[in-house]
Amino acid sequence: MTDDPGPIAGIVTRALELIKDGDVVGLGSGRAATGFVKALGRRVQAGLRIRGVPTSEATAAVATQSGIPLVTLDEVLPLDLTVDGADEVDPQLNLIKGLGGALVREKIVAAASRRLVILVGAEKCVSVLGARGILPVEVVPFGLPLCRQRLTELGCPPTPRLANGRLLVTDNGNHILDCKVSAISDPAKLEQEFLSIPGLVGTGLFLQMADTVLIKNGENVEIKQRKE
Ligand code: A5P
Repeated sequence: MTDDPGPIAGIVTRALELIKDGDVVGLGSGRAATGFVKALGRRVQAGLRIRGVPTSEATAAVATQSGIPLVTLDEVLPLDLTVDGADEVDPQLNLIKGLGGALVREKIVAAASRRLVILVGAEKCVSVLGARGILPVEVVPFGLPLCRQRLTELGCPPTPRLANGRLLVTDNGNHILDCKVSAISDPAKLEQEFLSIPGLVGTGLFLQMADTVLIKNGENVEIKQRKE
C-alpha cells in the first residue's frame, strides 16, 4: 500500500521522513493534514512509536481510527513537530490558515511545537498574503456583532461562516468570520489590529511560525526553509 493519497502524493512521503520514533507530533486539520495523519497511522500500525496531539475533533477522529495514540498539551509540551496544511503561503513562509475552521487550535498546537511543517500544492503559494481574498477569524458568540462592526470599519467586511444553514460552531464553541481582504501590505499590523477587537480570539495569520514548507508542484516536491 502506498502512503500517498491522491492530490498530495509525494509530499506526504517527504513529511513522513521527518518523523522519528518517539516523537510527539501535532496533527493538523484539512485535506493535506488528514492525508498525512492516515499515512502516519499506517506507519504506527507497522511499528512506529509516536503520539499525536490533534488540532480538531475531526482530526482526532481520523487519528484514532488510524491507530495513533493521542495525548494533550497537559501531558506533553513542547511537541517535536506539527504537520499541517495552509491556504496561502508567502515567500517568507508566512501563512493564512483557517478555511477548515480549526485555526485557533492549529495556532496553539503550532506554537507549542519546536517545528511547524506545512504541506501545500503550488496553487497555495502567493506573492503577498491576502491574494485569495479571505482571512478567517474566530470570535466568541457574544462578541459577534461588535467584531463584525469593527472588522468592517477596518476595511475587511466579514461574512459569518455557515454550516447547514446555521452559524458554524467551532470545536471551541465559537464562530468563524471570513473577512474580505486584498493584498495585505503589513500582516503583523493587521494581526494586532484584529486581536485588539474584544471577542476576537484568533486570526488565520500564522506569521513567522512555519519552519518548513513542502510544496507539491506537478510531479515535483519543493522544500522551502524559513530564513531567520
Ligand atoms: C484548517 O482550519 C485549515 O487551516 C487547513 O489547514 C487549511 O485550510 C488547508 O486545508 P486543505 O489542506 O484542505 O487545503
